[in-house]
Amino acid sequence: MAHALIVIDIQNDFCPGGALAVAGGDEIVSGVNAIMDSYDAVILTQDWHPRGHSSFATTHDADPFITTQMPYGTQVLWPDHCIQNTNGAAFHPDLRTDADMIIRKGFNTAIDSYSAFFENDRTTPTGLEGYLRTRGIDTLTLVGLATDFCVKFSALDAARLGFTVTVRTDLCRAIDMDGSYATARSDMRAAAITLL
Ligand code: VGL
Ligand code: ZN
Repeated sequence: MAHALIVIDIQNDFCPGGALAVAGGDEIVSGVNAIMDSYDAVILTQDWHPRGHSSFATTHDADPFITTQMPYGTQVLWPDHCIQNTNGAAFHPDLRTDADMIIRKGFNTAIDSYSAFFENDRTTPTGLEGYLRTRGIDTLTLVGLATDFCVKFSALDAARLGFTVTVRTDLCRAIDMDGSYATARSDMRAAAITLL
């Protein structure tokens, strides 16, 4: 069966100088590029928010990095980031984009989407599962940004859907707020995800 590389959100706003910069986010680009040719398929994800998105602190006149309750559960409020068609939403300029597919997420104003598979209600699908299954892919390796948010939720959903999942943590970087990186590692291990 086939093995896909899922490259999560390597976008300017998650790299140093960006609106929601992840420390060392740019350091993984060359390593990610280097492994792309080793997989049967390469999928890039792109966080892709409209202005005034409900995950933005500014939308709620709140401070960033606090949590709030949404109809679908607890949501961290973020600085405005990855706004559609802005430079911040563009892929890091050195990232290879000769991928099989690019999937965008977070485009619904009312709901955030950390995972590449489901929005944050954990039930509204993005369509990625169907794409992978129709391509005969049963094994996934995940890399990208940020380990403790979009990579984690994508990996957990993939495992729940029955894919065999590895996260190359050396090719990920974390936001790490309030111990979220340690929690992400233990949550992924508990779901039988291999951390390399
Ligand atoms: C992400 C916070 C908000 C991520 C996306 O890519 O991990 N984190 N939007
Ligand atoms: Zn986002």
